[in-house]
Amino acid sequence: GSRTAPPVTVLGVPFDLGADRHGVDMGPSAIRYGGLSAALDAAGVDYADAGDLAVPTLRTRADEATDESDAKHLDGVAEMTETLADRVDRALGEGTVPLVLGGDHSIAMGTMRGAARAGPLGVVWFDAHGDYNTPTSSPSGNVHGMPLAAAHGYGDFAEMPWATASNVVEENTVIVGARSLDRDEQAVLRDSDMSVFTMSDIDSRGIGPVVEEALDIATDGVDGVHVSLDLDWLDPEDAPGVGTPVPGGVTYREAHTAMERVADRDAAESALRSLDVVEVNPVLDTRNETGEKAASLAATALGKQIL
Ligand code: HAR
Ligand code: MN
Ligand code: MN
Ligand code: MN
Repeated sequence: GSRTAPPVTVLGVPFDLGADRHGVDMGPSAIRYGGLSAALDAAGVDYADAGDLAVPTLRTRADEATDESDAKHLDGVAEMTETLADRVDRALGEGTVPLVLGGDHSIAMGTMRGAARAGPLGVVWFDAHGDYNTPTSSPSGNVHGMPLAAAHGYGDFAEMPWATASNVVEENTVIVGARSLDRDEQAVLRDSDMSVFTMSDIDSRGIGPVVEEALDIATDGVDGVHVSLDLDWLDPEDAPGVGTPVPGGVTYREAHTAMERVADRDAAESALRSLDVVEVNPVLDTRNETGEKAASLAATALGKQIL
């Protein structure tokens, strides 16, 4: 079959204040240099690159590099979240699907906040991590380990209206491929109504069935889904250019299958409201292979069915 997919707006967010490794701010460049436009062209995606958003970074805040608070650089995260949410909202208003290039995973707070303004939103979160810490539960204080808990308004985030996105529906939120959950983060997760599929689910059931069920849950009763792809979801052998690698991840091929299922579901149900691709750090990469894979995976998720 074929479809007329809405065009895509590419938004770069060179943001690193949610992580403590320099270099993830160069993720948007690495993904573009890794062949994003060629991959989108090859996948038949109609797109326009809107360039990078102006956001604060570690480089411009060297004086605060030793922030030791429960949630580091929260004012910078708030500024980025507001800027990105407005930009995502505008891209959706123009009838396009935003493809947001990170940056560390805290940028998803902005993407989800913007996307949820258009109505109740499901989320599929492909990640080695749960990103379900609150400032109190976090072992690191790095906000990239918190964006889902922020959107759902857990813990300290209940007091931060700028961080939450009440239209992000817990029951429609699914983490796929988690293999590194902090102890106190697990307690927050148990309070939540969202679903978690671990690597062990993928090992026993196969990537296709797990992603299909995740999409069933995420799309049930809502008319849009945000897909968030953290490159550390992949095994570090396949994607070394990430700040917090965790062994035992999915293969590049499994990641492609997952993105194909996203594209197929979108073709059938127009399900995809927004996509972000995050945590690519070219300073830690091997000849930009993680940037190249990120570009290819994004194009696959957004691509038209060719046959
Ligand atoms: N859970 C750990 C923490 O909160 C590590 C988080 C790593 N974050 C990301 N996002 N790369 O998935 O510090
Ligand atoms: Mn993440
Ligand atoms: Mn991660
Ligand atoms: Mn749509």
